[in-house]
Amino acid sequence: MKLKKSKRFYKKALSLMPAGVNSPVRAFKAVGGNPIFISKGKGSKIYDIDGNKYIDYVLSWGPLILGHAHPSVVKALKKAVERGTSYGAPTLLEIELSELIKKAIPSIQKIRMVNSGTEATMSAIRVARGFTKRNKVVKFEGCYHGHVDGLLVSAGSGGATFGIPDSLGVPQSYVAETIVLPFNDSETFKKTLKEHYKDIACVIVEPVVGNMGCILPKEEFLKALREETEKYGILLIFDEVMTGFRLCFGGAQDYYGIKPDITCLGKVIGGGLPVGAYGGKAEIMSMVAPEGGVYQAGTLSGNPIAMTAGIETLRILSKPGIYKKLEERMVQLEEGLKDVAKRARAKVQFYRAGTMFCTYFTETEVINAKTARSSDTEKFKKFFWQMIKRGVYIAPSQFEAGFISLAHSEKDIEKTIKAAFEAFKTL
Ligand code: KE4
Repeated sequence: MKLKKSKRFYKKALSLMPAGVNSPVRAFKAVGGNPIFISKGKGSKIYDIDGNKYIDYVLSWGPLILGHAHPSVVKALKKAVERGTSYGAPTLLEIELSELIKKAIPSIQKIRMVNSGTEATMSAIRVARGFTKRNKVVKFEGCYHGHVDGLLVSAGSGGATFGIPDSLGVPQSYVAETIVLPFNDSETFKKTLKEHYKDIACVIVEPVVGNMGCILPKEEFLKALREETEKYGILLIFDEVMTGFRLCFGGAQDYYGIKPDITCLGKVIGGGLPVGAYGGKAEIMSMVAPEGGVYQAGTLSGNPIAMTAGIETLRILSKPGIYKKLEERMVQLEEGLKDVAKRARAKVQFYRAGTMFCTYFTETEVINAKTARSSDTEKFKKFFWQMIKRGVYIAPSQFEAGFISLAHSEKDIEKTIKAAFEAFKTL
């Protein structure tokens, strides 16, 4: 496995960009070594600048559920760019993508397109505050909702204390309105709402936590979120940037049967191009400028190229049998990994929801951020590089989710399972 060119160009990248990357996780800090520069993606594979080929389970952190460079997406994009890349004016494409999303996620009566998941969650919170005239926001430890100032916060000590900034540059005053609670802890949640409901505008949650690996919600937890917020007139925001169209066509709210007031989307709806969106009940979304007084704007929001990639992706996903095929591949991977981990006596926990998953290097049941952190990150690091050596590219961090695509073949999965067996045995 030669990585000479990646090493060389990383040195150059370091002289140009912070840590040589445009998003922190890409710098491989959690696994050490140099990041691998990718030159091409096709189907389930990515190719690095040294000519190595990998089966890709990162898929650009979720968006590429059809696989890289899907022929119909490429064809539609080629046609679209001939018509220009952005007009800064309404287009029929925004209507088309909005209708596709609305049909898949009926809780979204009205939607606003933006350019990233961060913009979607930031705007959703502003709308919730404008709609309820309250200021506090409840989030959960381990959930990541993009780099919104008020959400770059970790739990203070004790139960329901207000957050402390977990990034430099975020003033304490910016997180003073943010309450951070443990995920899957219905009792603490109920107690906190009972105490603070008069000041709480919204509760924002990743219904499946994909930013601490893959943490599944307890049945009663999502139910408690919905019932308690309903009781106090607090808006429930499902951050489905990752789970949207990933767990099933209707996202986590369909998968678990819990209807939020506002949904944030991203990743898959852009088909690999920059798209985010937030939407919900018409009366809530009527708060958004220029219809209402909650300001939000964006030069490239809804641009025709990104809309085209999203439309083509959702059009294919909406066909019958697509999610059944994804599920078959996912079950093959899950069963295979569990089997070889047992045979290699690797102490791991495997969790998945739809086609997002995580292998934790711990024997503890993972139900929240605290238990996820019981993972042996040194073991994960070794596993990561053993898999790279065998041509399998997984997320360079124990606390990220893995994904599969429609392009992952039975053969890809068999190869992955074999690689995992050998990698587990080296630990
Ligand atoms: P973006 O602003 O990165 O498009 O979306 C932020 C975001 C919001 N909500 C959820 C649930 C998310 O998972 C994300 C972004 N996810 C990370 C993966 N852990 C993106 C990868 C990265 O930061 O480079």
